[in-house]
Amino acid sequence: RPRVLSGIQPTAGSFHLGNYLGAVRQWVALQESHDAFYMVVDLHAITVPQDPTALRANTRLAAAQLLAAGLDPERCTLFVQSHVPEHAQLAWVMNCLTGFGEASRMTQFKDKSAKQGADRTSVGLFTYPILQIADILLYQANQVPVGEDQRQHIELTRDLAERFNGRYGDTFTVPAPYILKETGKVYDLQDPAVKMSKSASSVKGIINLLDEPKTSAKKIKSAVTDTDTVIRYDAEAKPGVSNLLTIYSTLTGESIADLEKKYEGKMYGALKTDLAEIMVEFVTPFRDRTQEYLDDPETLDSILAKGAEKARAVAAETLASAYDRIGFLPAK
Ligand code: AQP
Repeated sequence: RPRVLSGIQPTAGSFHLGNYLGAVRQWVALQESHDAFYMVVDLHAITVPQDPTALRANTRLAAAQLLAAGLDPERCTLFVQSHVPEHAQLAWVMNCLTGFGEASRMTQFKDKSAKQGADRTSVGLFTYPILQIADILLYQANQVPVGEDQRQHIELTRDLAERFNGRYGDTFTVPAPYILKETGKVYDLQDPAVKMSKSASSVKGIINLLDEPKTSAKKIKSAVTDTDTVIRYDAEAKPGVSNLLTIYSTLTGESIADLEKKYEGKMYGALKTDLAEIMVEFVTPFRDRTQEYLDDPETLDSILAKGAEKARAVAAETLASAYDRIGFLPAK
């Protein structure tokens, strides 16, 4: 079975609809056909300041949401990044192989650091993509299911895998991004020119899956569309309506073409009312299941402990072979 690896930050509390449709939904599907490793990336989270109590709670909350979304610990390996020390260890190696110039070209860092200002930006945020390289290469992942915003980081991962292999001999699988055209980028409901984002979206622009269902319904109903009245998919000319159609189609399995037919001659209000209802039906059981996992932290922690054990076995083997190739003296 080909292998997949991906991660999600525990920082936000609730996952948003972009996280779910862009990434987590694919994780659930891929556990059926792939040897799947998924993690809550707490080491990535501390690239910006975190309150310790909140970080710990949010790490469990992220794991609970992943299980609620459909990850099955019998079918995939679910773990917490900091439970596997090899991530930080291989990241150092990758830091030393990455050019300062090429790391400086990462657009996500440029955007975030420009917003925060240089003095409030940690070196960790700068090297975030390099930790991500280690995350992926440790598991010899063939594919990395992520949203479009991660494409550049996966390209860098491929470059570094090839660089290491070229210099030291074949060690790492060169991974490919797994990004769905339809949902690789879910857009902000109030500003459909930009992605739905935890840090940049307005409250009304983002659907947090753990919010009150009626809050999410309201946000769908007040989503920005356009002055035209036709319900048609056209990402360029009608980004707001197209975003709603994508969300609708993904949550129900109805094709965009069928939806265009279904809403022919109807007003935007009809589409929004129906989608609001679909959203309520989706988030209500998701919230309930998340709460069930949170109510039983012992079971949750034991799932994560087992996951870490399985992950470590793979990660330790890869790190040992990388260390050996580099020429580190074995600790006997
Ligand atoms: N709008 C989106 N559309 C599709 N996929 C998305 N992802 C994030 N936003 C969208 C994907 O979700 C996965 C987890 O991302 P993360 O760990 O970076 O989570 P986050 O920090 O909560 O996501 P944000 O909102 O993207 O954070 P900020 O605002 O800090 O940049 C990834 O696979 C990501 O591609």
